[in-house]
Amino acid sequence: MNKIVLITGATAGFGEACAYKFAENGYNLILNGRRNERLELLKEKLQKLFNVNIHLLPFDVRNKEQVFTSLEQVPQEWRSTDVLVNNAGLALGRDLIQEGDIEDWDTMIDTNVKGLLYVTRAVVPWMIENKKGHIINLGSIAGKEVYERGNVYCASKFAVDALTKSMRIDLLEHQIKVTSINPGAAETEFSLVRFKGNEEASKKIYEGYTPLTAKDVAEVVYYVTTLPQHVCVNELSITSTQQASAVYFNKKS
Ligand code: NDP
Ligand code: 8X3
Repeated sequence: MNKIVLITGATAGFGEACAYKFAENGYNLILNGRRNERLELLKEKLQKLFNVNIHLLPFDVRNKEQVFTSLEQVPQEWRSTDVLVNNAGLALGRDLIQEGDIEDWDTMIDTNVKGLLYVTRAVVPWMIENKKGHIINLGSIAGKEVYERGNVYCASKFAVDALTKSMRIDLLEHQIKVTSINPGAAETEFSLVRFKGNEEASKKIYEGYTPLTAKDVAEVVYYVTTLPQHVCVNELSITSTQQASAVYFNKKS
C-alpha cells in the first residue's frame, strides 16, 4: 500500500517541490494551499507523471473553522497519514520593530504559528490512532538567530523551533517522529511575498551567490523520512555553501 503525506502550502516553493519528491517515490498526497487552481493543476500533473492518488484540501491554515472542518471531512482511507509536512508560511515586510505593520505581524503569527498548530492538532490524533507518524516542521535559520528587521518573522520561526521540540516530547510515548528543517535563503516565491510583489527587491536577495532551491530543500525533507523507524532526525539547518549565517554571505562583487 502506498504511504501518505500531507503537505501544507503545496502551491509553490518547498511545498510544491516536496509534492513532486514524495510522488516520485510512490506516496499518495494530501495537498493544501489557498490557490485552488494551482492545486488542481498540480494534481493533474503529478497524477500523470507518477500515477499516484491525490486528495486536495484548499483551505487557509489561519482559518480555524476551515482547518478543522476540512480535516474532519477527510475520508477514512486517507487518515493513515504517514508524514505531515507543516510548510505553509510566509514573511511579510522587513521593517524595523518601531515601524512594523501590525497587520503583517498578525498574518505571520497567524500563519506560521497558529496555522501550524491547528493543522497539527487535527492530524496528530490520526497518527496516534495509527501508531505511526512523522511530523516535519519547516522552521528557518531565522528561528535559530535573529537579524535586523527580522523581528516578528524570526519570532514566529523561534516559535516553530520551540513547538517542534515540545511536540517531540509530548508525542514520545506514541513514537511519532518530529523533525524541524531549517533552511537559509532559498529562491522561491518567498521574497516576492515578503516584499509584496516588488520583483526588484525580491531579486536583490538572491544576487551574488547561489541560493538553495526548493528542490534542494525537498530532497532533505524526503531524506529524513527514509531512515529506519528507530532513527529520528531532530533538526537540520541547511544553507547555500555561500551562506554561513543569517547575515554572513560570500557574495561575488
Ligand atoms: P513560497 O512563498 O514559495 O510558498 C509558500 C507556500 O505557503 C505557498 O504554497 C502558499 O500557498 C502557502 N501559504 C501561505 N500562506 C498560507 C495560508 N494562510 N494557508 C495555506 N497555505 C498558505 O515560500 P517557501 O516555499 O520558500 O516557504 C515555505 C516555508 O519555508 C515557509 O514556512 C517559510 O517561512 C519557510 N522558509 C523559507 C525560506 C526561503 O528562503 N524561501 C527559508 C527558510 C524557511 P497559497 O498562497 O496558495 O496559500
Ligand atoms: C527565510 C530565510 O534569512 O530570509 O526563513 O529569514 S531568511
